[in-house]
Amino acid sequence: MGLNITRKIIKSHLISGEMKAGEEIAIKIDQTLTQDATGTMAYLQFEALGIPKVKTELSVSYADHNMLQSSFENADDHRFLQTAAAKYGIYFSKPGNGICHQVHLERFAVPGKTLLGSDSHTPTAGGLGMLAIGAGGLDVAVAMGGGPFYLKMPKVVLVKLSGKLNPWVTSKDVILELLRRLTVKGGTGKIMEYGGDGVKTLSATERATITNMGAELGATTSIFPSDENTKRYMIAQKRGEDWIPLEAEPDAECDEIVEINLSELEPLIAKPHNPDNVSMVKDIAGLKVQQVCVGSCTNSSYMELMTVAAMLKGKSVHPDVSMVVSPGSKQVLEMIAKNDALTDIIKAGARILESACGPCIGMGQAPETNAISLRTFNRNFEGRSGTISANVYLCSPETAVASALAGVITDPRDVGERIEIEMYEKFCINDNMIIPPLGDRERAKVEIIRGPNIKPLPIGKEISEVYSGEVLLKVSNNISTDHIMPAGAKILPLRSNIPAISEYVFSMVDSDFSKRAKEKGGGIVIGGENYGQGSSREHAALAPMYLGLKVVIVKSFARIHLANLINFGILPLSFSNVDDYDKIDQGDQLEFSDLKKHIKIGEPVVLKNKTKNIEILCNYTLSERQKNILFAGGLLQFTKGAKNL
Ligand code: MIC
Ligand code: SF4
Repeated sequence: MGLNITRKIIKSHLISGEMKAGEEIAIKIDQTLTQDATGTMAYLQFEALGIPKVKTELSVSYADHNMLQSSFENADDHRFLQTAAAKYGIYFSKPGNGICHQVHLERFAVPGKTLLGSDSHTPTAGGLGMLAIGAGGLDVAVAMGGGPFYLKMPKVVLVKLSGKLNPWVTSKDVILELLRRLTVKGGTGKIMEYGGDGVKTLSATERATITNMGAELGATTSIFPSDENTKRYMIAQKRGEDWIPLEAEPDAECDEIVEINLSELEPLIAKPHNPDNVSMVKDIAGLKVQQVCVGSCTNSSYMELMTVAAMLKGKSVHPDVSMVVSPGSKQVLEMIAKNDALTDIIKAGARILESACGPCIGMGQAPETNAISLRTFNRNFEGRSGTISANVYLCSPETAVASALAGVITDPRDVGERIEIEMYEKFCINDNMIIPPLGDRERAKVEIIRGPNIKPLPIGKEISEVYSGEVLLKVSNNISTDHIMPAGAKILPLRSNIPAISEYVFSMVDSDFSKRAKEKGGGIVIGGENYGQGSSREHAALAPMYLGLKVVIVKSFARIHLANLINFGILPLSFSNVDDYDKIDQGDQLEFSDLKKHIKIGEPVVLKNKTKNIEILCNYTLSERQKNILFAGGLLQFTKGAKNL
């Protein structure tokens, strides 16, 4: 049997394990990326490992999330990141240079290589044929130190594309169609590998929109072949020498196949409050819209903003709509400024934001009360926009602009003839906001600058043989890390200060959580399916750990959050029988005995619900290595203690 693209890359990077779905494997990481909201912790962790210089081929530290500087915190963190990058041999992409995934695609992604990023949308680089995986900051720190990345060998799903997109239908609609069919947990334990005749009809950035939002399927990553379109993009970025062809061998097999005929797709939209709540735009057309946001790592490339400008040219945004545009990178902004497309956008009455994540992570532009906000982004979890009562819909830039002009949700096909945009031949290359690594002698002289917002790293404790605690909170299915550890303008600046940020754990779900957790000296959380979906933020494990959370028992976990819980010494258990979820309530007293003994030999753990006087069986899927991480109190202690690098 021949190899598909995924297996080819994994095979050439395999350090240990067998490429059998579900088995733990370790792969070599060629490149890493961090962003500022996860980066400060990642570099504090890297520092704690005591390694003088990164051992990867290339590591980049981006500043793109924490851009509102309403006080000293974000600016201090950026200076810390810049000096840490200088100290450890890392590229630093300055604030304003753009969103990590867009810039990485433009300037650094290489087909056939591996990338580990402390951001869940790292798979964006899969659009260029790179095996790009999102992880917690600590996993990225270990990879920067030369350690392999451990993961369960995923199943490979071939997404076979045929046909060609009709006018006004976009690659965003392709990934929304997949979300409609497979749901937000449909990609768990899987890599989505794209193939078929339809692939060649999609440009590199169209592919990147699809791989970016593959994160919303819960997939480990998504990947496209590297072909002539990939080459064209890389040549236009003056990186043609990094291009290699990459495709599945003709007799390659995959674990599952999903077929999509591009010609049959129509404009789609994800309704509140989950990216898989998808319907046709035409079915909800006419709904009044208060805000339209174009941007984010999903839809803010040059071609997309050129389309936005062409649609807005000579027209005006509806009087009742506030439209904002955030270009994905300085390169995009510079190019649309140079060719005057930006003028068309400004003239039409759109508000221009800097090249950053911005409204996508609630850093400004919170919509008005009860607003309908149409966004070209990838997540619409409740409250993420900064306004709890807002209703966020996810759609293509085309649908967004058509709706901004009409003031109501509008199918872009109703706008008229599709405007053809000329394909790029040459991007504007100006890396003056990317600071390259220093030579060894200069590095030695660098002093890392730490503002008062940067507090020491809290360290986890080993799990004990007997544990008893109270159920602090019981939540339902699809709880995202935005519910567990919210972001936004008020909370994001506290990412380097765990004692301060821990005050906000679960604050959107239960404003007393943090207080209760402290009073009770920690405890247990009960969850439903796909617990911890969404971001890679390790703060959703680290801050609860700080509050004393010891055990999380759920129906099922999302991949990155599960790894983060283990990395910070929180025991992740699942119900052996999912119906037992109903046998535990908030406030119940639970007790585990012989915990370590059971886990060591791989037996289910018996949990005694002392309040209800019943026993419940719990399972776990922990590799030997993960068990040892938990026994050590977390990955940092495990890595340092056993010299496991
Ligand atoms: C997100 O989109 O939720 C974020 C903010 O980019 C996160 C990372 C973070 O929380 O810092 C992600 O996707 O991993
Ligand atoms: Fe930034 Fe939003 Fe992309 Fe996360 S999803 S990296 S917040 S643009």
